[in-house]
Order: sequence, then structure tokens, then C-alpha cells
Amino acid sequence: MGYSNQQLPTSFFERYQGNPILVPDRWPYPSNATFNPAAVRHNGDTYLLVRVEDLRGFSHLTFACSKDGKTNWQIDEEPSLLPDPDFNEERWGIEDPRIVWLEDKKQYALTYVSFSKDGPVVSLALSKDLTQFERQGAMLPPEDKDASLFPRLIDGKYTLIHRPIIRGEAHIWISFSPDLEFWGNHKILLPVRPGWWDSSRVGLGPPPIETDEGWLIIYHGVRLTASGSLYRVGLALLDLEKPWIIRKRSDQWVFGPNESYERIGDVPGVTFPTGTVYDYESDELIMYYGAADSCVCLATARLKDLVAYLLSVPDSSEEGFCT
Ligand code: BMA
Repeated sequence: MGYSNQQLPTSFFERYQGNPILVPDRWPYPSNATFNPAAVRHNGDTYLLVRVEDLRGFSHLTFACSKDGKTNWQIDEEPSLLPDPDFNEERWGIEDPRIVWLEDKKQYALTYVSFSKDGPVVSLALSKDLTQFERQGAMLPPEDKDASLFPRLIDGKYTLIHRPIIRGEAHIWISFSPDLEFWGNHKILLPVRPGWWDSSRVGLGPPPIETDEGWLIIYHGVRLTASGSLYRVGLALLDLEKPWIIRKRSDQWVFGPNESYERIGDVPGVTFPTGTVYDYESDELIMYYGAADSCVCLATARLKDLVAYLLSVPDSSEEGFCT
């Protein structure tokens, strides 16, 4: 498969000994599950915006904050962001957020999944301070999930990665907008690979990470097995100025369900990363993920190891194509 380096790709990420870091049993108010958090550094602290599933089965979002991003989490006493009754698409809850700092707007962009009888859609909210959020509504039609904006404009356009399901196919797409309102130039970016570990569905994990070699993409890939879906994690590197071009894509997954907290829970066999925090000085990338749709965990890697690994795999021949 073209990868001759001795280090196994699955050894780049090291699980934190204190996993799981956030569990429903120790939540300040009753909840069934706490998982799939957005992650961001703000005023020197790490904030996780955690998906909380209540005891009716509907989700909302609540902040947990820590100085070092690993220990001593302070959780908001009450939900931080509840579904808004003025937005019909949120009637069955809001889920799986991603947050980026939008450099040109000097605001945070929160993309999340809104759920209703019409199916899941990706919604956008903007915030200057992570306290007040201005909802912008649904971005694209259902069925759509797993979305994040890029943190900066690319060729003067806002750029979105998302995962619509079209004719039953669940590929990762990329779309562009001059104003965050009208979206176009839609292209398939990372397709599922029939027969592989990511054959059934793929979806963006945390927001794209800018490196000297390109945008690092951490994505989940799903394989259907006799006992359910297995959610593992793969990597890709997109061209910096033309991110619809895939420079590299890992053949092998780099992370997957292994520990009991990843194998036992509401949905066994799920590792679902949704946020990262990067420390430039130490080169430590902290990846936050939902485990078994039940709790929040973290694993750390060196960003330079991930990029070096991707550079060592053969060039990808796949390039996003217009529909
Ligand atoms: C996806 C999303 C995630 C969930 C995952 C595994 O479709 O709904 O919220 O973690 O399935 O159940």
C-alpha cells in the first residue's frame, strides 16, 4: 500500500490516561450522553462545546472549560445553547458542533447539525465572545451533516466542508460562498472507498488545520459490519490555495475504537473527532472526540508526525469534481 515507514499509523495518536474526560454521570444536570464536542482556545482557556443528549433523546450544546485542555473541567450549570423554537429545523435538537475563528469577520463561526422531521441540516451561528450567538439559519438543504468553515477566505470566498447524503451516497463535499449566505461551486472532495475501512460513509471531523504543506483534514470513515457500524479516523492533506485538490489521503486509518469506553456505550465502536487544539510551541495537537456516543475523550499527536506521514504516502489522484 505504498507506506514503508516503520511506525504504524495507529501509533501517532496517544490516548489520554484520564479518559473519558467528560461523562454524563458527572454532568451538572441530568443527561443521557455527553459527546462530540467542538473545541477552541479562547482567552487562554480551552472551551469544549459539548453535545448533550437529554432524557427525551433531544440534544443541545453546553460549554466545558479547562486551563490546560485536559483536567479540571468547569461545566456550565445549565445548557449554553438550546434549540431555538423560532427555527423549525432545530425542533428535534442541535448536534455535533464545530467552531472556527473567522479571521476576516473577527467572529467565531459555529456550524452544527439541526435536526427535525425534514432531516438533518447544517446551521450556522456567529459569535464574538462565545456568549451571545447570532443564528444565521440552515446553510444548505437536507440531508447534511459534519460541516465546518475554513478559518480564512480562500480566493476571496468562504469555504465549507460538509457531508450531504445524495442518492444514498455519503461523500465529503466542498462548497464556496461570497457572503456566507449563497453557496455554490459544489464539488465532491473525499469520496467513500468501496471495499475499504471508509466504504460506507465519510464525514469531516474537526475543522481543517492549516499547515505549511496544506490543510490537514481529520475525517471519520465508516464500515458496516455484521454487528453495526465501525467509526474510525483517517487523514488527508488538501492543497493550501486550491483545497478542492487532495494532495494526499491515508490508506490506513490512524485511530479507531479499541478501549472499553469506545466499545461500550449507546453506539458501540464509535470514535468521532470533532475538535482540535494545537500548541505551536510543543507541536502538540489535542484531538477531542466522542466515544461510543456516550462520553468525551482526548488523544494527542505531534502535528509534524501526521504531516510527515501524509507526505510519505503516494500522491492522491483524486481531485474534487464539479457536479
Ligand atoms: C453520525 C452522527 C454522530 C454520531 C455517529 C455515530 O451519523 O449522528 O452524532 O456520533 O453517527 O452514531
